[in-house]
Amino acid sequence: MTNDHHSNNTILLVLVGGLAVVLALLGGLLLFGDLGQSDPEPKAETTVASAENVPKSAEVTQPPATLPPPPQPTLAAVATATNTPIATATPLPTATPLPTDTPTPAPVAQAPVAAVAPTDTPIPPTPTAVGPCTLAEQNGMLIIDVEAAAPAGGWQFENSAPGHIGSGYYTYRGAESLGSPGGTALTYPIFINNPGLYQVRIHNYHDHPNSTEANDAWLQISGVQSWIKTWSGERALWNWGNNFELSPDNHTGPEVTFPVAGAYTLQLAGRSPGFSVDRVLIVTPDQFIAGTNQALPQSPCQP
Ligand SMILES: [Ca+2]
Ligand SMILES: [Ca+2]
Repeated sequence: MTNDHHSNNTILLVLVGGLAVVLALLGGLLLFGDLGQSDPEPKAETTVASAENVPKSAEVTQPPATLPPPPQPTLAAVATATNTPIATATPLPTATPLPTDTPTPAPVAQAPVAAVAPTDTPIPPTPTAVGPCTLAEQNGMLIIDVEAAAPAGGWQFENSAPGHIGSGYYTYRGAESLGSPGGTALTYPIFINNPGLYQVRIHNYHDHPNSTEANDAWLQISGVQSWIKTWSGERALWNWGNNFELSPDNHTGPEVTFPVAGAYTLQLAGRSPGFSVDRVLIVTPDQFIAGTNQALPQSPCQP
């Protein structure tokens, strides 16, 4: 065992010594090698190295400088961006009106169309049999197509003036009757569910060269308005611009007041030949514009 240690130590010493000699020689060789190639390349390497160092230092420097700011602005931006979308998203729900719009127009548009057809259809046989029912006012509106009553008293069914509602209208072809209702009156039973102030608007037409000629008729509503002249100053176009004559009772404008809910009778009689009536609209003032929609059907019969 002891001998082995000695021999091992000896071998180690020899190896270490040899290694030292080899390293010494190797160092010398390296020194000479460097000296021989140091002039041209080292400068380049140095330049490259410095250039690389610069970027490295720059990169090292930039990252930290860049990193700090990003977090803050990014968060702020995100927060802002997040808030903005939310605010923008809020208006979207405003789409709520859509449901409201859809239901309202849909029923109104569809109901009239469906109802207009049936109203127009019976018009042809009008002269024969259109038993007028009692037309009912609903929501401040009562619509009477003159054809609901058979033509009489000098009133004739015509359809040559474009722009009328339905298949035609009635034109007074009887004798002029300026002092009192001429001939038999067209009679319309009506029912007012909501008493109060109404306007009586007549969709009318007259094309006499003189706008004060062939431009009037007689109108009466039982219990509300005795016979009165109603006239229109607009010629050669269908219009709703009729008014009541100031005399004999200082009643101007197209207003009447129904004192109580119930049944009434509206009548039209001839005054000036050539005056055409197409539809009578009994409407509260706030419903007038809506009531002039020609797509609206005649009012339903009172149950
Ligand atoms: Ca008509
Ligand atoms: Ca006149």
